[in-house]
Amino acid sequence: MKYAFPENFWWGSAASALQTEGESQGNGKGLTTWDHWFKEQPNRFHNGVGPQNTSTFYQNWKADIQLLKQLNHNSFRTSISWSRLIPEGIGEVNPEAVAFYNQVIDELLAQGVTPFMTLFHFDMPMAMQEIGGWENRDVVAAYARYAETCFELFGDRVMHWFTFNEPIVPVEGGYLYDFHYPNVVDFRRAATVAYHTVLAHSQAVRAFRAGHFAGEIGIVLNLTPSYPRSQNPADVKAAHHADLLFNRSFLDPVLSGEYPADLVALLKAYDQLPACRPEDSALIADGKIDLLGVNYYQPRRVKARDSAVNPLAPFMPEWFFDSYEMPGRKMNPYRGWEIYEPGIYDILVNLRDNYGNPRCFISENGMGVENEQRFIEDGQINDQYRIEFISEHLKWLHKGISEGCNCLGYHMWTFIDNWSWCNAYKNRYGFVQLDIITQQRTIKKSGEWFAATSLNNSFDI
Ligand code: BGP
Repeated sequence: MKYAFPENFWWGSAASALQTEGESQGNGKGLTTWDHWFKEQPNRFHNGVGPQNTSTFYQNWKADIQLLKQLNHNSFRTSISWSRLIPEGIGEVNPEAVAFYNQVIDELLAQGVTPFMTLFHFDMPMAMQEIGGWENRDVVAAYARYAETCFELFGDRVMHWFTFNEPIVPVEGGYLYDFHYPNVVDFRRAATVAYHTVLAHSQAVRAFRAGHFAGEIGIVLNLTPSYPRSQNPADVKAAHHADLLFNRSFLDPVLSGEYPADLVALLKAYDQLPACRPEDSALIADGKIDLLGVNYYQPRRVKARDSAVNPLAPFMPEWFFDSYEMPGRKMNPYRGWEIYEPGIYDILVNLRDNYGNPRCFISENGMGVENEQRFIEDGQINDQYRIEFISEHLKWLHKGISEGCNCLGYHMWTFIDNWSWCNAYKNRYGFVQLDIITQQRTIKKSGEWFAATSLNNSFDI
């Protein structure tokens, strides 16, 4: 059967500054929380490999963009590093960074690859973290100024901006579950960080609109559809709570301009509401986006809690649900994430039916696999599992589009095997294999498959 996609469909992949640039400590760049944390606790990183040793895009940008071209990408998302552009987070702009991002953007355009730019992909400048990070409203203002600087410097050529990548992840990682710096476990502080991130997003959108920059502005959210174990009301309620806390806490403000009333009521009931100012509602209303990026990796399966909450235990999202390991579910054993392709369709239908069918695209989807060298045949990784992963997701995406969902493209995570936060190079996601010693790049079978799909704007199966 042939699956054809609408005209001008965006085919490409995504990456981020910190995960690809390398050179995290030179060329005028300021440090991020990742550089700092790595220095403090290198053992938290797989094989002790830190952000200084990512895939050398800072030097090899030109050759890497050639590879994008070979993969027939018509678009590519990466991020600007705040601490490379403004080393102290606020104040002076680093001219070497301006020159670097100018070259990258110009070369992408010259090769016919539309640049999509994210302003914040988990890489908080250390100077900003030292004054409290997202807990401090001064950092919200500093971020808005940084965003405006990017629009002024690059807004004549970048037409698709994203304020944040997966803003819930630094909240979960840094303030709830200890997988990002500053390794705090405290719901109230997490709620403040999430709230200030929404304010920062809205400030940036305001600045974008006030400056009448060309193009559009959006955000990239990782949406994890929440499925209850059963239709039993207690299980359904558990799924509703998980959805509220992990999806709708960002989705509703950016699409509807306000928080869901039941989320506010819930936080109020448990005395976890962050401090708000009277002017915040108008600001949040101004944060409505033009374009939503959806990162989809895995669903969340939940059930009602097996045991009553201990009211003396610290308040956590898990007060409302237990996770549920559905028997027979398909897993990616390396990353420990469930693979559930219809989830991509469910997300699109939810956006269509409950949020007015916003302009959106799949901004990340991917499969991290360990030791892919074992699949080398004639010098090339034959990653049939990845081709199957992508095509199965694309089939569901195609169904969504044929039923009227406003999905404009599909970007894979990721272009080249890159450095993954604490997992470093453990799981490989790329269309292009990276030898981390020689830095040699070799296109995998999935890269060839994707290049053909993009060229034909369709695939057969
Ligand atoms: C997303 C991030 C990416 C990327 C990807 C894969 O959440 O936006 O930066 O890393 O997940 O996950 P991981 O690297 O943790 O395996």
